[in-house]
Amino acid sequence: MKTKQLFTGAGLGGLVTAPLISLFYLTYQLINLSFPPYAVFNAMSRLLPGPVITFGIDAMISTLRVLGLNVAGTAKTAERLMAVILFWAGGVIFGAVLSVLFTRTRWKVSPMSGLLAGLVLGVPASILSLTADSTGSSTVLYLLIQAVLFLGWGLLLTYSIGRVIPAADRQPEAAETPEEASVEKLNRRQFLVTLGAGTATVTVAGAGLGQLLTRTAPTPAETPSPGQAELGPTGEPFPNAGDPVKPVPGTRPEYTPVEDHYQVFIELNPENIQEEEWTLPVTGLVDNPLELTLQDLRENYPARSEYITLNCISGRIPTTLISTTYWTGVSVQEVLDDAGVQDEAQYLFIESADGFYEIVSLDLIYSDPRIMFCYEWDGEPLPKDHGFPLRIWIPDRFGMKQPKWITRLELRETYQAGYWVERGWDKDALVKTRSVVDTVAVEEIYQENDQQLVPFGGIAFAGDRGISRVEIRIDDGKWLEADLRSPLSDTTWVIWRYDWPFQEGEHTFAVRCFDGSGEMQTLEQSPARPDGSTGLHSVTETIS
Ligand SMILES: Nc1nc2c(c(=O)[nH]1)N[C@H]1C(S)=C(S)[C@@H](COP(=O)(O)O)O[C@H]1N2
Ligand SMILES: [Mo]
Repeated sequence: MKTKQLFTGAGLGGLVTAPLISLFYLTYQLINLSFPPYAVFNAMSRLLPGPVITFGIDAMISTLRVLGLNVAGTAKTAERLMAVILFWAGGVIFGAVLSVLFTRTRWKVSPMSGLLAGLVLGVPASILSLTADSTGSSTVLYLLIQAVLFLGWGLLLTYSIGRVIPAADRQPEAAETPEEASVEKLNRRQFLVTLGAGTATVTVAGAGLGQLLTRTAPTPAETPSPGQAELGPTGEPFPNAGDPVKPVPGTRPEYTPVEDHYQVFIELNPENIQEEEWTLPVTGLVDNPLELTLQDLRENYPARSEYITLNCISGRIPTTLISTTYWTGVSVQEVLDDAGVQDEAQYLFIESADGFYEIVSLDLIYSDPRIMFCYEWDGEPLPKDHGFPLRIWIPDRFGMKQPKWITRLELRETYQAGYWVERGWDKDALVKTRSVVDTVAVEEIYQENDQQLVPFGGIAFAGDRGISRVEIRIDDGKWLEADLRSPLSDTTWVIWRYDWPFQEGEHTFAVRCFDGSGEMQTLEQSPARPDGSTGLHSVTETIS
């Protein structure tokens, strides 16, 4: 009967852990305490070796794609779900282990063993949560809530095992008469029903209430939705407003609404930095160490603004991990000049609040005054998700080279690989030249002269190098030149379109592009790791 007890214990572990997670979630939403499932998951991803993590992320992105889900929107959600499921699975295993202890060893079901169980799960989880993120609330309150919930969980779990696994199985010496056994069986049923109903109620109520709080309590850094923008972030029309080449309906927005901008971060939640508590130390090989506030950066340096397309190296064609908005900040050169960089210094080491870090060579920084410490997006302070209060922009590099939530700068003589470089990604991470068909607008077929035309279009991007030409091909036809819309700036993607005099039937629409120097994109398929995916993109559509 050992396996039966094992399964009973596992089942009880699952039942009792669900409301625990739900109550943690509620306190997390209610008083901004860190959420143990996330903290444990974050710690695991920090402790596990890089290749395992990258494998996990790859597997997750593949699963999302197989399920037909938008990776930019769902990757974080899936990761969070995974964190919760893993934590819950931990509870299930705990229940199973306890049931074995109670049936096979001298361990007795008692409040003491319940408290002990709570401590064994609770202490490591609490330590991880405490070290994970700095929450707004006090540590004492935090520990109190953790203690109550974890100890309560341990007590309920052991008590449930005591009630459900027959005493005879636990203590062979306590033999029962047949009548006693059948009465106990009835009691067990009743207890299970009560436990099930109770845990289900608490789980649903806690999660529901927590969910409600998310909707009613937006964080201050979240800006209201601008909708489909007519005017640019400066209040003026966009610089290319008059361009006769209009995006084909169904093409991704040329200017990404900030709330739709893709997000990538190594932790499950963005950092929550308060402006009052933040300063930026500039140290290392400098004559004049600095400690800058956000106000210093805003007031003591000339602001520069640029339309910028940011692109993540892990996106596979046709990627959604690419977006365009308006960045404002100060030239990195000017800040470094104030610090008086010494001759031996070769690199700028950048550290972030979430444990992320990168290094940029000073040769690169001094070759390009556009390299920017950015504090505004879309004319507003950086959103929390996107690196408040400060992030860097380096033209022509994938996002992985560009830390958000910057907390410290240090000038150094020696190189150190950045966070993702250390985990097997490319050291330079130059953006790849790529083009995508976003839409074949079968709903937009129109008549011109005697000809029906179907418009189709999408984006092309080659970072700072710009796009000189986009070509399309229908089925096995010749490559033909597409129309290019003038971009928002020299460093954003380019919207292209082609209006094809179509023949009915199923057709394949392919696209390729050439960068500013005339070099064609790579047509061979390659995976995202180590230096960004390439390949010819096409879509197949039936037109009638
Ligand atoms: N501190 C920090 N900076 C970071 C990251 C991170 O996880 N932590 N991710 C990087 C990666 S991989 C990308 S693609 C971009 C994404 O920026 P976004 O989330 O604002 O779009 O941020 C980069 N900077
Ligand atoms: Mo990225």
